[in-house]
Amino acid sequence: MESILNNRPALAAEVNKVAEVAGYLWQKGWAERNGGNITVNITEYVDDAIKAMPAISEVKQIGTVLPHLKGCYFYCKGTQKRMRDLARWPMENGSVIRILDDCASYVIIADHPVMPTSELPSHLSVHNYLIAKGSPYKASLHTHPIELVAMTHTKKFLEKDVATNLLWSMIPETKAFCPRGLGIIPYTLPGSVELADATIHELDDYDVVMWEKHGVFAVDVDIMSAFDQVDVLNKSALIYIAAKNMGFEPDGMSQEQMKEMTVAFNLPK
Ligand code: 2HA
Ligand code: ZN
Repeated sequence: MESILNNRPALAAEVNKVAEVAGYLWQKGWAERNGGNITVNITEYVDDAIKAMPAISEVKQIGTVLPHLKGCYFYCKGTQKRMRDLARWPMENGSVIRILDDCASYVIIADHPVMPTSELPSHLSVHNYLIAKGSPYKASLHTHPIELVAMTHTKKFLEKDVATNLLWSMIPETKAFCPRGLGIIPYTLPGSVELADATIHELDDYDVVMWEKHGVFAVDVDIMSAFDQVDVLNKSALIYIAAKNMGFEPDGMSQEQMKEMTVAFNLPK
């Protein structure tokens, strides 16, 4: 079958990473039904032949103007599509879109007219923000990690950096591989402009942001790295819960041990 991925190994590798991560999300129980979203900026892999590809959808409005996305291309999970299906058939459960020159609308160009995620405006707003600040980050991930979400069902973990410090102290890797910690956004209606704006605000300080009682939003250079940041945080949550299940409050690494880590790994905070 004709696919935009044919004879484009670098682009195919990016989409295959999305498929691999989608499989992990399903296996971990973080992606029930159509839960979660993935959007990847693939503009760097776009050649003249892709630029010449005709639209296979009508022109669709984003609902907002995103000036830094002019001429950008994204791979997006399809709306109502399942991560477990995307894992096996990424181009049947997602599509490639082109942002048009008005920076306010897009068309689908490949492989099939699969409508992008309902959260497209918020994902694209995040990508617009990342480009504006010169970030190398190309991938955004929304998922429902069970134990991290469970932690947001109590007030104490919603205070700034309380969850971050607890999670960092459970195992040294977590601070090393999620060095900016976990931002927290109080419960806000899914898909709302308020939630998108709050997410962008928190991404100034964090790569992973928690939406209270819902899920996380993570960004990184590629989708595998965005997944890894969520995975190390959730691993810490599992260690915390395992200790609690053994009947005690875990001590956590000491402040001295945390400081030593920060210096040894040259971490930002
Ligand atoms: O798109 O998880 O919160 C499915 C979701 C939205
Ligand atoms: Zn969700």
